[in-house]
Amino acid sequence: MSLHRPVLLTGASGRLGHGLAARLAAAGVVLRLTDRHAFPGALPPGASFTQQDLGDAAAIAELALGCGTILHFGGVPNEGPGFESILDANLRGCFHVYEAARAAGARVVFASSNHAFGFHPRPGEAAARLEADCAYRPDTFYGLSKVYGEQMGRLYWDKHAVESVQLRIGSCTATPQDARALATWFSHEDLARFCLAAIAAPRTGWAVIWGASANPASFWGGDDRALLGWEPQDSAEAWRAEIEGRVSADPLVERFQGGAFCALDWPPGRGRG
Ligand code: 15L
Repeated sequence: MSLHRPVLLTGASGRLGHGLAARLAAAGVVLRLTDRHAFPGALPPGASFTQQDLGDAAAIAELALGCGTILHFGGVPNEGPGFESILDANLRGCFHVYEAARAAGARVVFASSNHAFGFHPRPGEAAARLEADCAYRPDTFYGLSKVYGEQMGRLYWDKHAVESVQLRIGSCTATPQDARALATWFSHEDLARFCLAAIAAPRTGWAVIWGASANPASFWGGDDRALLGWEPQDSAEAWRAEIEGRVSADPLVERFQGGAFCALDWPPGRGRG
């Protein structure tokens, strides 16, 4: 693939898309941005923006034509507001993105999530760090939609030779916010450097990357980063003193990797310890 063909970014007006667009444009990437919400603020240099819902397959296909990569960050980013919205944005939308990639001959970078694995216990004496080929253990319908997205990539690679990189994003915030983030934090700068590497990599096939900075307390182990020549450079450890005391009083939240997502809709009569 190449940094010289345009790159389509879905979800460009969202929490991650907005800052990512600015960083990629600053690195010289020619961006086509799209989102169903208006782009907040001025467009980055050289970028165009089309307000578009992922539900419109033909419009997404047209936006992707000529692009070398689709960075698919669009969709519902958490469990609310219900299964129907996840179905439309995350399942149907993902299908439209993959069909567009197939027609355009583009690679997909899929913004997957740690919540596809949220019911794995946190590593410790009884559990090891997760490897790339570990079992999916979604903690929500949102997490389950990310399993679907990753496996849609697998189907399109095996059947149509569409390359894709599944980025299993941890906690991508400006700074790490709580003790869990000592393991899961992913800096905005590491995310942008990852996207540049995923766009430029000569070949990825169907690849998997744990989307976290170089955190010594990480929940996650091996993945396909050598294919991209990418290594994260930041670490949550610098914030340890500030955040290590920020833990939940709920043992259920602290036991599993997905944290608070695991506790959503947990049956009231079921034990939490
Ligand atoms: C995610 O997938 C969510 O989009 C984000 O809001 C955070 O909850 C993050 O995971 C996390 O696990 O910290």
